Amino acid sequence: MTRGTWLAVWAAVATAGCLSEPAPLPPIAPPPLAPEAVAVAVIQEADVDGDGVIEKNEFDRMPALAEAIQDFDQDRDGGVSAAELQRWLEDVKASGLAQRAVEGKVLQRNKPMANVTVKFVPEPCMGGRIKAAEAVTDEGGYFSATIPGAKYRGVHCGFYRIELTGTTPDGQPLPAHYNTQTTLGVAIGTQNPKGDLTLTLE
Ligand SMILES: [Ca+2]
Ligand SMILES: [Ca+2]
Repeated sequence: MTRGTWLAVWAAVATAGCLSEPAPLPPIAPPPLAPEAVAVAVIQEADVDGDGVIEKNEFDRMPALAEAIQDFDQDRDGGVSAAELQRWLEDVKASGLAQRAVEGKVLQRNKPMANVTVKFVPEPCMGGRIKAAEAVTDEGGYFSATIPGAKYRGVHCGFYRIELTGTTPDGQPLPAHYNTQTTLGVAIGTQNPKGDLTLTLE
């Protein structure tokens, strides 16, 4: 092989090396969160006694807040105010995070539940600014949520109800308090949920 041929081979390998490098992924835009409007809407939806704060006995109106209370309740008075909600949402918006991976498992009496559809339904307070996401559990009860039609896995940040549909090991459909009248919810933010989401059914 002549020196010229070697150079040609080297150039071809170098070019192939460049071509085989993965192209950078195109950025995806975060949803247009409106922190102040959402905070006001949460208070309107869930503050039953009208004192301007969501207390523990009002979390059933907004179950997304219950699991993450320590992250919202910055003054540690046991309740969540509009200002605290707005601050949390401003932090999420400032992060520029478009979607966040949300993975976990569904268990019933510590046994994995397969073929359960897990739906993340945005709370009305989000004002239609974020999209629903969903997943189906595998044999091990694991799921990884996606927005139907989205290019990448993951869920928009915001407040959701979680609806579970499927059948129990003895062939019964999951009861209404897991779907049409669900009491499950989650706040998805830059730090929430922490780790995997484990949904434990009775
Ligand atoms: Ca209240
Ligand atoms: Ca508080």
